[in-house]
Amino acid sequence: MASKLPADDIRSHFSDAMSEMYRLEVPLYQELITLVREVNNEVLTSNPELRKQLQKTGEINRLNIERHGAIRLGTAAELNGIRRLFAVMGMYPVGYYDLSIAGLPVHSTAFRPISKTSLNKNPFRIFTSLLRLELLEDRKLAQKAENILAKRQIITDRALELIQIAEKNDGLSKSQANEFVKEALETFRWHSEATVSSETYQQLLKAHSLVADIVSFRGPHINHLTPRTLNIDLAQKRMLDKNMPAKEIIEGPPKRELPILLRQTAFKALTENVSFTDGINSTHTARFGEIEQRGSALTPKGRELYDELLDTSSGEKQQSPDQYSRILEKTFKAFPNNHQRLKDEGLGFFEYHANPEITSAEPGNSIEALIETGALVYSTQTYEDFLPVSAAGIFHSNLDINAESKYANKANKENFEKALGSKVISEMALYKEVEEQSLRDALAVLKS
Ligand code: OOG
Ligand code: NI
Repeated sequence: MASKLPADDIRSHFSDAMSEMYRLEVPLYQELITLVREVNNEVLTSNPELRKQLQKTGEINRLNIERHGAIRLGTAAELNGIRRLFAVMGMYPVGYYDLSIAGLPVHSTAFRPISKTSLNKNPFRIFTSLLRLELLEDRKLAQKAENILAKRQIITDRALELIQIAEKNDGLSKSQANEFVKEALETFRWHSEATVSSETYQQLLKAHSLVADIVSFRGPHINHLTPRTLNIDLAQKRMLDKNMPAKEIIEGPPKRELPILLRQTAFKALTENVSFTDGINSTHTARFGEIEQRGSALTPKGRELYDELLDTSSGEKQQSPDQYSRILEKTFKAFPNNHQRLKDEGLGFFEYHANPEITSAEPGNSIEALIETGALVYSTQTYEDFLPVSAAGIFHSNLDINAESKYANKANKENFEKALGSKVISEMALYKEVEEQSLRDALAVLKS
């Protein structure tokens, strides 16, 4: 049998193909890519240390590829099918995000690579939300939406066949993989022809603009892609300078010496022409472009402190963007700003390496002693996941949402996993595993 193409390579082809499709569909996204590239080049020119470091890790070659995208699904069966589709590309459901707390009738996961090697090859992830019709007050409309969704098939017949082949043979050949990427792309394509009448669209919109976006089309169009920037504050400023419709504030933690978790901003969704089944032409707003900058992964304890500090500042969001960011910076002074404190206080996840130049390790040396002598070195782990409050901020700036939170505290991970057809992987467990394994490996080297 023909040799298999590694899942990591299929994911790379897929993210390239998605990027190309989206740049053609949303020309402003091409402008965003250009802007991010310029900013990244400037940062590298002014910071040769960083350039060297990125060259050493090989990241420099992947700097400008997309880091994530997002889709919204309508039914349990769709989520189940999408799980199988992403598995072909080595992307697995990590984390559960309850967005009902922010007044959004969805819950989500991120399909992403889980091993360090795979993340290094290509970290592309898809933030995937599932509609929760059970949260809608208007039960008649919920039933109508369910009937509409029951009629669509979001994965092509050929893609389904190829998923089955991949599951049976544990992978795809190169030519099968090429065909798979082409077929998979169809699922995420934009359709300017809605599958509903303009009247139904208006009803759905009234229930929630997210419901209209999910139910009115043939499939879960990709609603944004997100490249990585080396300086999100500068990129945000450039977006405003170029009169891009930028989000007012950067989501997540403030600018800090030691970056933590994830910071994101976006240009707001465009108003696009749509035709409805009754022949009426109107518009729909859903698709945008985003940028991200990632920092250290935090332990549950670190995450708790982050959530607490963010919550303290949340009342200030109505201040001007500059004021809000100053308040945020001040509040986050309470969060340790160096590696050692982060480690000693158990706030961050780390990765250990043996330093082969120092051979003074004695078999009985404690971990602290090995760190002290420089035989054992540690660095932070990058946060590879998402933040529900930030995600809600991104949703809100891109949908015309006027409703206050109506569905407070309605997490239902169990139902989500039932729809998915598997458990979601715990992101915390993944970081912990990397930390523990790297420590075991480093100690084995030092004590051999
Ligand atoms: C997803 C928004 C969440 C992020 O980066 O936090 C997200 C959506 O709008 O569908 O992508
Ligand atoms: Ni995003």
